[in-house]
Amino acid sequence: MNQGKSSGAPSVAPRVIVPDSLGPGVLTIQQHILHEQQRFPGASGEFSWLLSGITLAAKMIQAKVRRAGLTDILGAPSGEVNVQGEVQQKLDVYSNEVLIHCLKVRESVGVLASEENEEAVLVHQGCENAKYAVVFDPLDGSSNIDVNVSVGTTFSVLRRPAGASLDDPERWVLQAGTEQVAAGYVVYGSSTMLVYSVGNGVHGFTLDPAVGAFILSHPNMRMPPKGAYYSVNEAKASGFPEPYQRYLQRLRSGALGDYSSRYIGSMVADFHRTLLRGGLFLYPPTASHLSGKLRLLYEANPIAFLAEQAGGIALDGERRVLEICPDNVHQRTPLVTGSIEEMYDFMKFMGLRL
Ligand code: P6P
Repeated sequence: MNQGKSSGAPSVAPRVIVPDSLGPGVLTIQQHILHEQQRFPGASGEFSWLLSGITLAAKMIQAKVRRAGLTDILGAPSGEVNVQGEVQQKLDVYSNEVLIHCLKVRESVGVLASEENEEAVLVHQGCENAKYAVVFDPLDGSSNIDVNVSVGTTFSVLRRPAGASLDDPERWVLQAGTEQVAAGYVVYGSSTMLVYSVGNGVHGFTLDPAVGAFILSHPNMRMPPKGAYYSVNEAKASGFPEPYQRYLQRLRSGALGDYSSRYIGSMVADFHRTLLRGGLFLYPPTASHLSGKLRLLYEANPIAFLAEQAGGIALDGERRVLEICPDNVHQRTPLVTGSIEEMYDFMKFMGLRL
């Protein structure tokens, strides 16, 4: 439209199109969550308010992770050991405190459970309208912090079970992964990305440090039907059950095509590659962890939820991870997840029903 004044022609005010986002095609995670929230009938914005607690915590954690080498926050405080028997890194402690702080001020949250806490934590004592429990690993792969390797935060959101009282916090979190209403992770890598799902596909947001906003960068993420990588700790292979050892031999043999082995030892980063590039991520039972090393509630379940939402498969080696009924907060499980072609081949090789 010509906005200029011609001789005598009245000037015409420019027709301003107000984008409903930061600009053409730019969508922040808050706007995306509000849109997704519409899928929850009767939700009064408390769900999106809950998720905004996670995005705020993620920004605070990433600010510390990005500066870990510059401030005296590297390494472990006085050799503290967490409930897992793992030496707590200072960033573990900080990340856990940030997530608890950001979430406990959300009235809709009744219970929090963390890898770093022995038991599920009841928050909002007596707040009857608390509807959700949030389970998280504040800094997964934290042993990699000191060597500047990607680490991550994982989270899982569960509805309060019918009849669950505020004085039984564990009941709020001891639910099968199929009950998750939302799950995701933050990967602190070359960029900081938050990947989440509320059961309507998987969506990735990259943090723009210039504006401090997570911007939609990977809408509707789909795991490729087949990949070129498999990800497992090869050093532990001799301790895997024999069928797993034979399956890895099958992958190395070229029977499914050429593969490269990629393993960072940080589940979130290893899965993020699998989600984007396809292939397999495996943590089988080992000689030192007969039930697997990864924790069901706050590592395997969020990952399995995303894998399935993105068109992949996630098993504990025998059954859907999401169908496991947990009996304790820190329960461990084996995990085999990835693209449908490799996973179907794995299931057939292991004699599982396709
Ligand atoms: P390993 C990190 O401690 C973690 O829980 C996951 O992030 C990672 O996949 C796994 O353990 C690595 O364990 O035995 O291969 O060093």
